[in-house]
Amino acid sequence: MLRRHNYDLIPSSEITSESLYHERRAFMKLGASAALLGTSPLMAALGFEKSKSALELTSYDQITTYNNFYEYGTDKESPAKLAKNLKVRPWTLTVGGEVQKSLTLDIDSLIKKIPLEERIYRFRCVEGWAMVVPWVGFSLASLLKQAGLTSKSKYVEFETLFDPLQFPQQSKSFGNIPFPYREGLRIDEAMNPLTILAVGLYGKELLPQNGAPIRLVVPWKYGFKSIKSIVKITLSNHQTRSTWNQIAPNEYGFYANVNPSVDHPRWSQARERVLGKFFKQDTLAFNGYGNQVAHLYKNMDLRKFY
Ligand SMILES: Nc1nc2c(c(=O)[nH]1)N[C@H]1C(S)=C(S)[C@@H](COP(=O)(O)O)O[C@H]1N2
Ligand SMILES: [Mo]
Repeated sequence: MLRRHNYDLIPSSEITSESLYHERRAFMKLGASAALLGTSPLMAALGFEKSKSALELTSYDQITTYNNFYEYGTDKESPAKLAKNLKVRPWTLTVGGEVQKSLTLDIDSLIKKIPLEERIYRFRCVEGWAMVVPWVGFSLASLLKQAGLTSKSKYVEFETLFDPLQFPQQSKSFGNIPFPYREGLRIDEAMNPLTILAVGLYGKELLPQNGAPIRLVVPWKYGFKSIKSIVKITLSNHQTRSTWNQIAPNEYGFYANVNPSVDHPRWSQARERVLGKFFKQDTLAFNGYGNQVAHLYKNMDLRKFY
């Protein structure tokens, strides 16, 4: 079962740009991969349903060849080249810590059981580039509810697979990135309906460079919060670790909400370049999702909690 939702707040004027049309046709032809996303005939569900989003999708090619995945290197091209053989099956995801019932989940059983939906989201990297991605996934809240929250479930920590044989940079002892990559959210951020775990994009199973088989997507935060290839989710009663915050706390905050009025110490965050576009555009507060999430921070100084 796949439901289509547009969480795009920009007033929508239906667009059917030529490239959007061709992209939709292109992934319609890839019907075989739908089977990989569980029992639902993904492609049929999406059909030629016109997108009501005012957002123009970034091309599949751009999304899958321009990546940040430091386990493979720091440049944008390495992930697509080196990630091809990442072993994404079998894949086990655990949910534990401060929950009522710990879960050990096989990725395929999970995908079969949980209803998938498409979410078209803006995505903004802290480096100043941006894109629009039609993710396929489910709300993180729906998974956390299965484990059951307690009064001690105050933060959520996510961890990427640690496997130096597969992730070459994890064995570089002189690297300055402490692997495994970890990210965290406050529980209300984690339970917000915008927060999803993605297993696909453009109706196809995620490619390894985009964080297969399962990655977080938090559209109102800088991209580094959206951790890839997750094996472990741990609920905690205290603020959890965040890799970039650990590396450079003065540059990368725990919250990392997209905020055009708080510059990175080394560059402005006021504008962004959308992949495939020539001109820059203004960056929006909370990446344009303020209506859904600004209330989470109403008593916080966002210059201090950046
Ligand atoms: N495990 C892991 N997750 C990660 C990263 C990483 O290096 N390792 N990079 C982050 C950053 S900085 C960004 S911008 C996004 C990029 O996602 P994409 O390559 O799918 O566009 O992934 C995030 N998740
Ligand atoms: Mo990023």
